[in-house]
Amino acid sequence: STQDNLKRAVARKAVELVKSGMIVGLGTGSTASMAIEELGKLISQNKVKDVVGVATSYQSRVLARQFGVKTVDLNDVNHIDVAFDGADEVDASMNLIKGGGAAHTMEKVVDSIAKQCVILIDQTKVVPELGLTFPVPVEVLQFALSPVLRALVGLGGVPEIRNALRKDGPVITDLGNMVVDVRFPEGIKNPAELENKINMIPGVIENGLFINIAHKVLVATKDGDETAIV
Ligand code: DER
Repeated sequence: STQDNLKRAVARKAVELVKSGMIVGLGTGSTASMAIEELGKLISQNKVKDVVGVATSYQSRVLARQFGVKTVDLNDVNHIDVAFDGADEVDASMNLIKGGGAAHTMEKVVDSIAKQCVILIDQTKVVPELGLTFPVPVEVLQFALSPVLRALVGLGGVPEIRNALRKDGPVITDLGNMVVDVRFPEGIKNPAELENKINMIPGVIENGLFINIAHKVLVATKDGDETAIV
């Protein structure tokens, strides 16, 4: 589809940033998956050497193996040179909502330490304010689900347990937790403050507000070229 072609265009552009010897954060989702595939092509064409990836989910680890990108454990490296990842919303300050794929906990660890965190999106993800089109995903310890739901309501949220599509009952993340999607009907005026307030709730593992993490955003526009919000 056209959208796939747009995603692939930004993925191809993004992996041009990878130099031999780099340690690459491998994000999760359909767009990040294309970056893994394009990186695999560069490796198979010997355009880059000695590149290793750090996966952010089962999905990205399996795809890396499939496309010939060697992966190492995050604890085997002391830095990430560049991380490629998708997003569900991006605002003008390059703050993000992520977690549509329920992988935001490991993604945020890798993206936050990357020297260059490069976000790949299509135009539909660009928003004037975070939270207008997408709820904030929150990974929650099952043990603490009820008190966390009450605390999220207390922050002005409207929380909904994420149910799976091809499994009865809730989504269970790669880390064995549940995901709650929280709408904020009043809007999110201060995303940095909200990110911290949500993460301070006992039983919350991580939320999908990514503040001051992205360094570059590559946006695939419908007429095929990419604009980078640097
Ligand atoms: O789950 C995630 O954070 C993904 O990056 C998601 O937000 C974007 O996935 P997409 O590239 O398939 O739209």
